[in-house]
Amino acid sequence: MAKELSKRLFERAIKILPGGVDSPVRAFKAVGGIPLFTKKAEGAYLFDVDNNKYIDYVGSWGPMILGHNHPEVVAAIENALKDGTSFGTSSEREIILAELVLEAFPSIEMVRFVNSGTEATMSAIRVARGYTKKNKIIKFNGCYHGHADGLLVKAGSGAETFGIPDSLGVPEDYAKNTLVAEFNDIESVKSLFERYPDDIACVILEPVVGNMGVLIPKDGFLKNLRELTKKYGALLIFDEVMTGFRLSYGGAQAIFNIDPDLTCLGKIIGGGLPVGAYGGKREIMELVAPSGPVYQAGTLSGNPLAMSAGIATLKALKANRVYEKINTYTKNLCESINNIFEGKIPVKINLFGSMFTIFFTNTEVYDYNTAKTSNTQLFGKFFNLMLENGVFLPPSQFEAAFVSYAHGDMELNKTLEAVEKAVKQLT
Ligand code: KE4
Repeated sequence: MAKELSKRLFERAIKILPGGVDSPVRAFKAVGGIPLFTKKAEGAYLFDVDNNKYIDYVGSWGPMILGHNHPEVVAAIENALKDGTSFGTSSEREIILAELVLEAFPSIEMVRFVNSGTEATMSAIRVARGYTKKNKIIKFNGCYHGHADGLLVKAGSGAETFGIPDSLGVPEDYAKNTLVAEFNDIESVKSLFERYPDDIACVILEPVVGNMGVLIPKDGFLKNLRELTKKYGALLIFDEVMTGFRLSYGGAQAIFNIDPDLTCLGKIIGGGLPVGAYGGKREIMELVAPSGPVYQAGTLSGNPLAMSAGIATLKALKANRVYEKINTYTKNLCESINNIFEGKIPVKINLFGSMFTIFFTNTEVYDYNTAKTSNTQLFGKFFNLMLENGVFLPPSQFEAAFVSYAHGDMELNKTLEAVEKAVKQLT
């Protein structure tokens, strides 16, 4: 595939944008090669500046569940545009989207819109600390909740329970208040609560993980987490930025029947425009300024264009049998991919709803350490062969792939042809 224009754009970009990108994963560092410069996106496809066409399984990292440029979403944005782009005051669209979110998530009695998933999780943690008057938080090794300082923390070495900074620029003091447990290991959470029984404000997790690749909670894990947090007076925060309106219209909490204290949302609720949200029990959310003393603000929060895109997206999700179609497509795709790899290259495919990851390992993948057994070199080769064959997978072994409502039989067959070709080229 010709990549001349992408190459030239990348050479220009890298001079003035760190790594040539505005978000690290787009730089393809984990897989090598020239990053994509997209000219246009339509339905299940991306078109790069060299006019190459790709079946898109990244979907802007989750938001594009209806497919790119869905007519109802485009029309809603065009319509809102006529009224202006940003008012700096409240407007009705914030209320309409909030009502849709509360209707879909019974655990959310009050919600605040922000502009990204990072803002949502950062703010939810601040509210949890304000409400419980406790300082520490528990996150899980390998889970990603955006780039707020206290969340860029990795597990301390050995028996050390304190987190250590996972990025330059995060002070030790910030990391000290973040404790790190292992996903699917309730004992690792219990031991942290036993060690700090009175100072853990919340536990935050991706209920179905997307940021280690797809990891599925073992039976009882989420329920035990709910019971444990209640026992110690800590809040349970479900980071559903990725899973909210993705795994079902009520997110992961509807599927697993868990009632978290706070939920973070993003991606799909913006329909491709910048929106995040956090919400939960009224008595907790009323602490948020200006109704309470926990401060949080945002110039473009509740932006009318972004709200209109979110409203149109959720309405389209309600009006169509989207989940049935995208979940069936994902199941058929993964079963067929498994058959193609069988006996040739060991892979473990984790899928949940319309999210999936092909792990290049022969070990069941259920936590950070098992995810890390994957052969990332081989994944990188597979990624680039698939790209050459017109299929864009997430450019990292440790990311989730997404199927949209615009993916149909033609895309399924073409994807499987590309996998067959790539596996032949790898063996
Ligand atoms: P943003 O600040 O990127 O909108 O959201 C942060 C975030 C929070 N919580 C979860 C569960 C998330 O998946 C994310 C962001 N996800 C990544 C993809 N793994 C976004 C892609 C990127 O960083 O460019």
